[in-house]
Amino acid sequence: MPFSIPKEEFMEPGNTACHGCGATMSMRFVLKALGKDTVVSVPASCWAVIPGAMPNRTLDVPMVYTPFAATGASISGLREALDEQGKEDYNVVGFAGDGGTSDIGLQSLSGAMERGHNVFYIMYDNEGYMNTGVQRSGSTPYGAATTTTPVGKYRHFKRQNKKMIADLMMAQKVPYVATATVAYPEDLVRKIQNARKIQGPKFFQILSPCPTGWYFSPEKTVEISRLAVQTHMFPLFEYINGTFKLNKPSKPLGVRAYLEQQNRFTHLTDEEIEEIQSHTDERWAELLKLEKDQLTA
Ligand SMILES: Cc1ncc(C[n+]2csc(CCOP(=O)(O)OP(=O)(O)O)c2C)c(N)n1
Repeated sequence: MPFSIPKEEFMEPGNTACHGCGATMSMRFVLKALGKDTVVSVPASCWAVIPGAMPNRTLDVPMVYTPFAATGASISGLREALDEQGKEDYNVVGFAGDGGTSDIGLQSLSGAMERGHNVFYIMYDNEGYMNTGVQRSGSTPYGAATTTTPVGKYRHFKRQNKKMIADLMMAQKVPYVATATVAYPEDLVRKIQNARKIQGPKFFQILSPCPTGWYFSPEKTVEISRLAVQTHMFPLFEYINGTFKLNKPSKPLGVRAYLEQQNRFTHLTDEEIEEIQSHTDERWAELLKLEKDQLTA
């Protein structure tokens, strides 16, 4: 039987997100996979404003607002409280941006993972602090123009590579770690449902293209998300209790196909694109090796 995505929706159609927002698609698929017995904790981020002001809402599950740096601590507390009430089957989900995860919330995330709570931590990765006006984050890739790494007369594009947050989680031996993206909803939903079977903390990094901050036309969100995977710029993988599995695109493409679709990269020279290509190839080779050798204890 082919895998099918649950039909039931837990996100209402109305919200205040930008057109083509990848982060709204991520939330929609995560909730489809988990169902109604789910509590979501959201820190300061785009998702904190997407539901709109009271009495509006867009989720059909409870949502808690959390200070920017505290998503990990909040899901630990929610888990303890629900368990105390005998609600061990409820899913507790932290749903935070990349700034709130791989920068300011890192210690709180790491603590929650270390305490071994039975929770999901989902980082929707739009590769920048988008809610406050497209500032660079640790997860912004090399080469991108943002409002704090602007490109005009001077070319101050981001000079550092994207932080490897999923690798940090694997290094910490989090029982379940995966990457996913909205162009492959079956993969995303299947991974969430797989993860649900694992007791303990689960970490997801979901690439969520942002038309407003990556400067592309809103109807291209799924296409850009697919290109990120086909060009190996955002590899999809799953790590379950020490076993690492990489999704391998059948027709890999060069990075240019991905970069040229987004105005945050259009200033790059051929040499700089070549640098990104070599970095991407090295990273891909490293992941293939990881799959072959598997992680050692
Ligand atoms: C302690 C603290 N510092 C700064 C802010 C301002 N702030 C609110 S949302 C945000 C950006 C969040 O970026 P990210 O976590 O990547 O989520 P996104 O906005 O991209 O969805 C910032 C800097 C805040 N709310 N709290």
